[in-house]
Amino acid sequence: MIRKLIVLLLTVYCFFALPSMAQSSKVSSVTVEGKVLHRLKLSASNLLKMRRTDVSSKDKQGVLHSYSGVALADIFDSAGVTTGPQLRGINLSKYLLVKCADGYQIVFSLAELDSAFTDRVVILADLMDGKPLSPAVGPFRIVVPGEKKPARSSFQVVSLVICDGRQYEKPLVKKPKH
Ligand SMILES: Nc1nc2c(c(=O)[nH]1)N[C@H]1C(S)=C(S)[C@@H](COP(=O)(O)O)O[C@H]1N2
Ligand SMILES: [Mo]
Repeated sequence: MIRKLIVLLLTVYCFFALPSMAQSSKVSSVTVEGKVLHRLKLSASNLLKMRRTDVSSKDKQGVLHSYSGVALADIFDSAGVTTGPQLRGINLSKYLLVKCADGYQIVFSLAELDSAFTDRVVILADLMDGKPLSPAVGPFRIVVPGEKKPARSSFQVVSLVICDGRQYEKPLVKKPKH
């Protein structure tokens, strides 16, 4: 009787607990791809070796937290993304698509993330208040300081894709003839 109970409990555990544990540890790196010169696969240890940046941001309840990680601008420099003086003309139609493990996706235009345009620094965080992010949020989270809602501060980031928003190569309106 007791043996049967133990077998039953183990079966229930395997069905419910193990798949959810696997889900929480699924993400182990962030890929940087698309319009980049060098495709990157950043692991937790890669991020720890890069230049670290700290920012503060309020959560949905208005509580301020400190986050530590790597500035997207520094990740872009390593991957060879058009930044700084190169971010002009047609490159201003490029954008970053952030993809998360749960299918959540958000975008930033590259100009929103560039120090030639803004002093705001958006990071890929791996620590909150000095501790690793919880499995439901981490291991990697985008943190966008200074927005009214933290809706773009995406959890469980899986990939950063640089996209070309360009749809028209020629002017849409013809110049008048003189
Ligand atoms: N991957 C992922 N990230 C996400 C979301 C989500 O559904 N999936 N929700 C967003 C929204 S709408 C909010 S308000 C914030 C909540 O973050 P907080 O827990 O720090 O307040 O997470 C954002 N990040
Ligand atoms: Mo939200």
